[in-house]
Amino acid sequence: TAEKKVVVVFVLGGPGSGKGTQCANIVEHFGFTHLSAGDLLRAEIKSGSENGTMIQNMIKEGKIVPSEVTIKLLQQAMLDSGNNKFLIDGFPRNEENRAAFEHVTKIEPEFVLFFDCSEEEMERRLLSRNQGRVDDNIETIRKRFKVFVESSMPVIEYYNSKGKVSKIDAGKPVDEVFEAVKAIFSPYNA
Ligand code: UP5
Ligand code: MG
Repeated sequence: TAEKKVVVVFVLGGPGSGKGTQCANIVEHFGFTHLSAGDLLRAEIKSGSENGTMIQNMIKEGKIVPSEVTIKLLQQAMLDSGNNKFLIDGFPRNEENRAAFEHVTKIEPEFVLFFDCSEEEMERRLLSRNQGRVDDNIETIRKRFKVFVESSMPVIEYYNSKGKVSKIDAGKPVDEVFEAVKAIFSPYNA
């Protein structure tokens, strides 16, 4: 039998825009596998891998981990899942990430889900999250915002120029945001 086509949706948006929260909802309703690049990197730190210290230091500074590290983790997780539909959350974060992923995997995203939210609201959410993340302090949050604007927004603009971006107003309550998300995912009904 022919292999099923791999469907990848990149889920992008600033720190605290609600990527992880909404991906959990999408998984439940549409049968995608959620791969958070940040979660995979944090698991790599915990596993005691040789890259762990480097990754930890970069996350603490809000910097983007070299793409070969992240792409390897994403590829392994895709294989392990046994699924063919993926939400890739928080990746690609810069042009180099994007080009390397396309080159290595030969996968082009079906579309990009972009959660648009004000920094004021994102800051409020991150400071009240209380999950012990090393990057949820005001100093690192400011660095994450700067990296998002300077390095990650150009990736969203790139896909927007190809007509591939679905932008969502992510400043609203969780259930209202999910209503907008559902409308976009309805063609992918599990
Ligand atoms: N919340 C969510 N939605 C809400 C809503 N609509 N109204 C009110 N509250 C809402 O949400 C954040 C908080 O807000 C939660 O408490 C939630 O309940 C509430 P969440 O869904 O977690 O938002 P998310 O966008 O996932 O925020 P996150 O902090 O995970 O985003 P980042 O992009 O900053 O984090 P990520 O884990 O992707 O990356 C962390 C670091 O890893 C990066 O800074 C970087 O150093 C490194 N990294 C790489 O180097 N390369 C990668 O490819 C990925 C990460
Ligand atoms: Mg997240």
